[in-house]
Parts: sequence; C-alpha cells; structure tokens
Amino acid sequence: MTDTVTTPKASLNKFEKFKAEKDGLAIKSEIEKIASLGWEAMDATDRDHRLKWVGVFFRPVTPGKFMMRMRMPNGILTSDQMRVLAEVVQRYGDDGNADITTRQNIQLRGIRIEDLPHIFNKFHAVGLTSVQSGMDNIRNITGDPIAGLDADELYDTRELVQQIQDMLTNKGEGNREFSNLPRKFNIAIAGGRDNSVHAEINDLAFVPAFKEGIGDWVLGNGEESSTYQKVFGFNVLVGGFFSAKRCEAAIPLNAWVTPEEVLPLCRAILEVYRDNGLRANRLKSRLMWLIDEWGIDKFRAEVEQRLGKSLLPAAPKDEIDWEKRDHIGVYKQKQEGLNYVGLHIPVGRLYAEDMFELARIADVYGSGEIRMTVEQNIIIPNITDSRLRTLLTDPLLERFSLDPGALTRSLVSCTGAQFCNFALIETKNRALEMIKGLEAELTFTRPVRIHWTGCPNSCGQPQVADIGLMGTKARKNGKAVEGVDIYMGGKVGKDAHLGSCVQKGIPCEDLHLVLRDLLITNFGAKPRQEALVTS
Ligand code: SRM
Ligand code: SF4
Repeated sequence: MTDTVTTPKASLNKFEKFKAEKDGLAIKSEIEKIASLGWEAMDATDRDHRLKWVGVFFRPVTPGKFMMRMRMPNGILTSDQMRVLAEVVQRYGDDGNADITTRQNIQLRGIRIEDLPHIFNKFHAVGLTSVQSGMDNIRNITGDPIAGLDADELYDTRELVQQIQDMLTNKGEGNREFSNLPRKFNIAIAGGRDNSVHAEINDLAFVPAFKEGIGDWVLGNGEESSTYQKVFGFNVLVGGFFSAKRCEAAIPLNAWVTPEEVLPLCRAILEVYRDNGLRANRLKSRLMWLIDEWGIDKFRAEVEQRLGKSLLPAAPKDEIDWEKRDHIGVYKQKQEGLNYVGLHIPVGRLYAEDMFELARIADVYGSGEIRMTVEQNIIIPNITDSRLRTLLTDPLLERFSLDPGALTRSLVSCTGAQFCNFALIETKNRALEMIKGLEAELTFTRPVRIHWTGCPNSCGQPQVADIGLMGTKARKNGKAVEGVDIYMGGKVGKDAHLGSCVQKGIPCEDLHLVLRDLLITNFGAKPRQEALVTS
C-alpha cells in the first residue's frame, strides 16, 4: 500500500484531509528522524495527530512531555513487561507516572520524543506494543479480567482477544487495512455472567449466549443440525458509544456467532465501517451514526455480504444474569489451591516504584502475571494457598488495599486537567479527596460506584455509574468556577443501562454537601454519629 489512502466521497474535514495526505501509520518509519529533530522542530500535524498512530500523544498541558498509550489485550501483562514500563517512566523522575485506563490498559507519562527509538526497542524485546491505540483506530480490546480463573466462566476470552488484536494490528506491527477508520472504534468480549467489560458501551461487543433446541438451523461451521443442540456462542451488539454530542447504548445486530466466527465478523464489520462510515462531520462519525442512516437491517445485510455468508439470528436470551463483580479482595480460582487477589489502585495512578513492586509481588506470590480491570484496578492471579498468607502481610497492601472503603473501592476517574487539555476540571486528586471526606462522615451498607470524568467526552464513563460526575463550567456568585453535571441511574452487569443527567452545573466547592445528601437519600448512607446511636 502507498502512503496515500482512498479519498472519501464527502467533503473532507481537517482530519480526513491530513489522513488523505499521509496515512497516520506512515509515522512509524519516521521515528528515528523525529527523535533527532525534537518535538519543537517536527511537523505540527505529525506531532499533534499522526504520532497517535504509534500511541504517542502530544500533551499541550505538558509540552515536550508526551503520553504513551499501550495496548494490553484482555488487560493482561507479565511482570517483565511491567518492569519495562516502570523503567520507561522511572527515567523521567517527577514527570513520569502511569495510569490504568477505563479500557484495561496502561498509559505512560513524561515521555521525551528523543527516547522513542530506545523505548520502542525495549517494548519489542518483551512483546509490548502501543501501535494504533489512538485517533481513528481500534482501541484496546477488553475481555473478562478473570478469564481462565473463574469457575463460573462461560468462555475464556484471552486467546480470542489476542487473536483479534493480532489481526487488526498485524501482530502489533501496524496494519494499514485498519489505520484510517472514520473515527475511533471500541471492541469488547464478555466471557462471564456479569458483563465485566461494559458490553453496552462498545461499538462492537460479544455477549455469551447459547443456541439451543432441535434445530433446522445451520451451525457457524456450515454443518446442518437436526438433533438437540446447546452450542456456546455470542450475541452481537453494535453501535454503543459516548461522545460530547451523543451517548448511546449498543443495540442488537440480531446475530449469534460461534467463537470461531468472531474474528471474521470483526473484520467484516470494520471493513463496512471503514468503507461506508460517515466522514464529513467528526461529531457524527462513530458507527452508530452509520447504523442510523442505513437502519440496522441494511447494516446487517452489508456485513453479511462482506462476510460472504448469512448470519444466524441472535439467541433469544444472553447469559448475563449476575451483578457486576469488582474483584477487589481475595478469591478462589477454579484451579484447586490457587487464588487471585484484586488490589485497589486509587484512581488507577501508578508511579515507577509501584510498578516495580507490583511486578515483584506477581513474581514472588503468583506466576508473574498481572491483570487490569476497567475499574482501573489490578488483579494478581495464581497465588497458592500457602503464599497467600504471606502476601496478606506484604507492606504493598497498605497502599493498594484488598478492602478499601465503600466509596473508595468503586471510584473511577479519567485523567482530567492535570494532563488532558479537553478537561474542564481537575478530576483524580479531587475525586480522592472528596471520597475520603465523605467516608469519614458517613457509613455505608454497600459500595456506591462514583465515576468522575473531566469533560463531556466521558472517558470516565459517568453514564455507567451509580453517581457520575461530568466536568463543566459552573457559576457561583457571578463568577465562572469548576463544576459538574451529575448523572444517576447507571446500571452495570445484568440489565445494564445508561444513567442520565439529573443535576447540572454544581460548583465543585459545593459538591461535597450535594453528594452527602445524595448518598443518604438514595444509597442508605448514614452519618457516623447517627449510625453509632442506632447500632
Ligand atoms: Fe477517552 C479522547 C483519555 C477511555 C471517549 N480520551 C481522549 C484523549 C485522548 C483526549 C486527549 O487527547 O487529551 C484523552 C487522553 C488524556 C490523557 O492524557 O490521558 C482520553 N480515554 C482516556 C482514558 C485514559 C481515560 C482514563 O483515565 O481511563 C481512557 C483510555 C482508554 C484506552 O486505554 O484506550 C479513555 N474515552 C474512553 C472511553 C471509555 C471506554 O472506552 O470505555 C470513552 C467513551 C466510550 C467511547 O469512546 O465511546 C472515551 N475519549 C473519548 C472521546 C469521545 C469520542 C467521540 O466519539 O466523540 C474523546 C475525544 C475524541 O476522540 O475526539 C476521547
Ligand atoms: Fe480528557 Fe475529557 Fe477524556 Fe477526561 S473525559 S480524559 S478530561 S477528554
């Protein structure tokens, strides 16, 4: 393929223009040159946009100190990989840190452009990639965080997620077939009964579902079934997304596929989206806008045509029938004598020392494996019963608790103003401080899921929370101040649905009292004094 991509039919917005001039992925072969030029001398479009095709994000908030977004299929990495990531941020001292993201992934901060060739070599040596993790590419593919550990799981998502990533990114080397989508694209595969991946907020999601009955239907492998069958597969959801303009839960494609059919279906859907997705207005480019324009039946028919065969209709019901688990604490694995522990990482923020320590405990107590959740926490699997006792006394657990408070354990926050230029408010530090204050004043009978997001882009997913807080500009005493819109009613797990905005423009300085009231009125929280008297 050449650097020049097919010019879309509609009038071109500035993003489509620069993509048509030079494919984003072309930047991959220019890293050495860019590194020697330095960030101030390099072409501005390469710096601000095309570098995102290799996962490198210019941060106007911290010019010269870039962010790097990795790919972590199914949220899994090894202790060696974690140490490499730690070494990368360690060299940047106070500027260097990392965040676990809401897509089971890691972002590194403080990166200097001159170090990129060295960093990419280090990644390559341990099988890490950051390719195509930003801009008009497919984001980190999420899977069940306890895949292969959970006695109740329906499908171990790990291999399938890896296969999809390998196909879409050419095994992490970059794939021009999918480097010029109309917009970003999110894929998730659920393997358990609790919808751990938030299937409903992805452009494409696979949800466990059995086909059963005495069939006159044809199985995915083409064989005709005439006896009673109960076959595992996935119902397919499409079009879920959040944006500043519009938020939608994914809708059924009315398709059921076997695990073997997931890969070709991903490819077919992405090809249909790539070649037909709306490109004139970036605010209307996500997959759902195409589905709106065509209708789901036409979209499905186009996908079938790409696939070269008919899709089976969806199974009548899916297998998502549990409340969502947060995995914080100690849990038995399906393997006799083994356990996994879920460590709470406050708002997902890690420093080099933490990352080395997590690698250490994964090696010393487990099998060297580390996993991440979409709640921005860490799971260490494969800990034997005998080692578990010692792990429970490890000093790292004072920092990364197995039993945090009822608000702390479910707290999620996007990056916010510290590093993100879209942010209307500071999020992570404010979120931690506010939760601490509320936990000191109130007692709870159950966790309450509070999600913070710094602007309407909704990276912190406020619409899936019990209480979602979205940064906005508010007014107080005639002055513009940092504020939030409050979302409520987000339901995760079984019967997941999105929450909606219930209060607008609350100044952050008044938020503590507002949250306190909401927690008492809607979530059964009690002031500590009162709780003492009634107990
Ligand atoms: Fe996001 C853009 C951070 C998950 C919707 N997101 C951004 C940028 C790249 C903006 C920028 O250049 O500054 C943010 C980088 C800030 C930084 O320095 O960290 C950013 N998004 C994040 C992360 C790190 C939030 C977090 O703290 O966890 C998440 C990274 C996930 C990953 O590993 O790939 C992240 N972003 C999400 C999600 C949640 C999800 O995927 O489940 C969403 C909503 C779901 C969706 O996309 O449908 C989300 N981010 C957006 C949007 C709105 C997209 C749209 O269609 O309009 C933008 C803005 C854009 O793309 O133009 C955006
Ligand atoms: Fe930045 Fe807004 Fe996304 Fe938060 S929600 S990371 S402030 S773009």
